[in-house]
Amino acid sequence: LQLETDLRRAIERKELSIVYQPIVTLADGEIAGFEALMRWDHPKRGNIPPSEFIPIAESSDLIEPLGMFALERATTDLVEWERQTGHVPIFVSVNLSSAQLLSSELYNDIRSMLSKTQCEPNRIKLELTETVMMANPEQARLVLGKLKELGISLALDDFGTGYSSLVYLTRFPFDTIKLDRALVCAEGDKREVMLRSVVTMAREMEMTLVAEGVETDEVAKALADLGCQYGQSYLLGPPIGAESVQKLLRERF
Ligand code: G
Ligand code: G
Ligand code: MN
Ligand code: NA
Repeated sequence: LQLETDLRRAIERKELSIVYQPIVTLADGEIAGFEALMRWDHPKRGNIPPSEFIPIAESSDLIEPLGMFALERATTDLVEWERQTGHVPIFVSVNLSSAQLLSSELYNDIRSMLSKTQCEPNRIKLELTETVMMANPEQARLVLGKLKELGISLALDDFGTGYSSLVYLTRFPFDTIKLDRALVCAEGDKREVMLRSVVTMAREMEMTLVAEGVETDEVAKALADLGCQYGQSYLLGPPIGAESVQKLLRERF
């Protein structure tokens, strides 16, 4: 409960920040976009990982302000990078919690944020897990449909773990699949045929595929050879601050 109290004050005290992990084209290592990941620098306890504070936010009323903070910060940073680097067409991908998706405010909040920041909707990707859709599939479908119509990109996160992921691809307007690292790094001789099948499925459904946790050069090469377009991992690029992103983009483009 102390942590919840602390988290409540964390936004105004500027203890929360966003770091950005590159999502790269496997074939040539070029940066396609970034996933926004929240960080909490607690004044007494130091860095508290999202796996600890996101659940606290979700079980209180804090997830909506926290979620909007991440979305606004990431969008503002993206617009700034684009301006500074001569409009390199990259995207930012932001994680969405179920309480956010079920909030009646989300759609309008996102719309006004886009107009305030002058950001093109197709530069924003929202990452959702099946748990997020499971909470209220009807409401989820409605809101995701409206966001998609607005031009926002939608990614199914942690694909290949949990259950019924395939059904989510048919029921919700996703354009991107994020392949969970458990699958990407799976041991055994069935891994390749499985990855090949997912690559084929994504291609035939005309969906973007991002492989997570590509931890070795061999895996990166194998995925690229199979036709998986994008990867995201510590090997390909760790999460970095907004200024470092800007520097990186200046060097690259
Ligand atoms: O780097 P990592 O430990 O940052 O992130 C762990 C998990 O925390 C991610 O898989 C993601 O699901 C969650 N997470 C990180 N940032 C956010 C955020 O801004 N909003 C939500 N809802 N989840 C986040
Ligand atoms: O939203 P999601 O759960 O997919 O968030 C990605 C998580 O994976 C973040 O916590 C991020 O820090 C972590 N991550 C990113 N790259 C790697 C990697 O190469 N290996 C592992 N084990 N984790 C990674
Ligand atoms: Mn994610
Ligand atoms: Na994931």
